[in-house]
Amino acid sequence: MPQPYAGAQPASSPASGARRRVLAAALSAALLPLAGLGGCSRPGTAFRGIDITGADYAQGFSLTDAHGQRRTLADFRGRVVMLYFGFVQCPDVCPTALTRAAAVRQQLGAHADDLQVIFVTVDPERDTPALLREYMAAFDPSFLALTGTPEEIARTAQAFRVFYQKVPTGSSYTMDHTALSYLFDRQGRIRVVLRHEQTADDYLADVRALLDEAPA
Ligand SMILES: [Cu+2]
Repeated sequence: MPQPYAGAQPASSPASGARRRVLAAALSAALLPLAGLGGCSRPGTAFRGIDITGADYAQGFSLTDAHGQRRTLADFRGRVVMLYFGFVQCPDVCPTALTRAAAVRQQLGAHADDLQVIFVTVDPERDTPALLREYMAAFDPSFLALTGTPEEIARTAQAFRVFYQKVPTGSSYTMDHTALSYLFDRQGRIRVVLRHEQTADDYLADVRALLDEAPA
């Protein structure tokens, strides 16, 4: 059964409870139609995340990696892709998500290279390529960071139904953002959304399920 979208609240540091509730409500409304898609997947693959096989969003991206190379989802054909949106200065949620992703990859052992973790910055103004390279290396050198112009990032986030916005903090700002992880199968099809509250075991189980699927 698809799970309710209670976990889709944005992640940030200081935000008022009222505003958080508004955001959470808006996100739930936007994501609710997903629930109806749960039955469409091929039989046999049961996911711990939300099965969005056949969804008409989250189809891919065309962005620039932290080495200056243009990247699209097709570059990773043959591997499972875990895609996550965040920002380097995130105090808690992004580091937790990336630490979990690194643990999942480690658990795959000899199959670690069959999983590509991709981090899309929602703060392209501050997250320079150099900073993104350094940040990825701190978790797992194989992780790939993607950036783009503010317009490209906005378009990509919209295509994934990912929400983000700047939240002023005195002289600076932090970001609210959706903290979901998207899994693509080896054929580049969007398959699963995992909530931030789910465990590393849940993430690992769904990655393994996709890796174990017979080639289409
Ligand atoms: Cu974050």
